[in-house]
Amino acid sequence: MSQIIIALSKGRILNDTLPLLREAGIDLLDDPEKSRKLIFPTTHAAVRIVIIRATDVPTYVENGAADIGVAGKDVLMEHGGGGVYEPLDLGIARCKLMVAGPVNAPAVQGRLRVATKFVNITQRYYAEKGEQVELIKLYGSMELAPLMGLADRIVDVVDTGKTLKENGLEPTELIAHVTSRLIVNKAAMKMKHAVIQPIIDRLEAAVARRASAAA
Ligand code: PRT
Ligand code: MG
Repeated sequence: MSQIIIALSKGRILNDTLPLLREAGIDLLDDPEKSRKLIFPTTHAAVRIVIIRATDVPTYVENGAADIGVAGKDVLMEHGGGGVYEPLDLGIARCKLMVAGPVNAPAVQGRLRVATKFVNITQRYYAEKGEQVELIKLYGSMELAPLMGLADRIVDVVDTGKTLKENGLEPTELIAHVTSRLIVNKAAMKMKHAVIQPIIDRLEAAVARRASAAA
């Protein structure tokens, strides 16, 4: 049987994906939160799980270093999703990509300064609106940028909105609804179909059971 690698990231995605994988017959043998290992064997003899940064997942899967991955739609939109198959919306790690600014911020004169780690998404969003903006690339804590006078707006993912609120910000525009997606390497989908397709099918069934339980 061909061996496959599934790429996940620690935190939200791991926590929300493991229960689905368990329903698909794949479970970790050690606790990744307690281990420094990056490659984990599973209860499925043909499957190993690697734990990497969320933003690296599409890169691993596109290049075939991993066969399957789970990544937020935000990360896929930023990376450019065309290099991988995206067969399944897992419906997990739900959030929204939004523009946010200081509460009741007045309209900005001149060019809007927008701070974000999602520079490609932001660039495309304002280009489609026909607005010229100044992009400021950050790697984290975007909420700080308007408070420090570094930017007028930010583009970030928002779940409860608590982080924005606690920093005197409010969402102003919705860019996209976000959930995490199963992604698959294009060559592996063909070459390792006998292992990969049943995993996709079982995950799909697990997602469907959740959806009907929630309805
Ligand atoms: O943390 P790291 O830099 O390694 O990478 P990452 O931030 O991309 O990874 P991670 O694990 O934090 O997020 C993985 C994926 O979870 C993202 O790509 C999103 O698709 C999804 N997701 C869902 C979220 C959130 N909800 C979310 N709330 N990602 C980040 N957040 C942040 C939000 O920006 C805010 O700073 O969590 C904070 C709390 O949000 P509020 O709105 O509930 O206050
Ligand atoms: Mg994070």
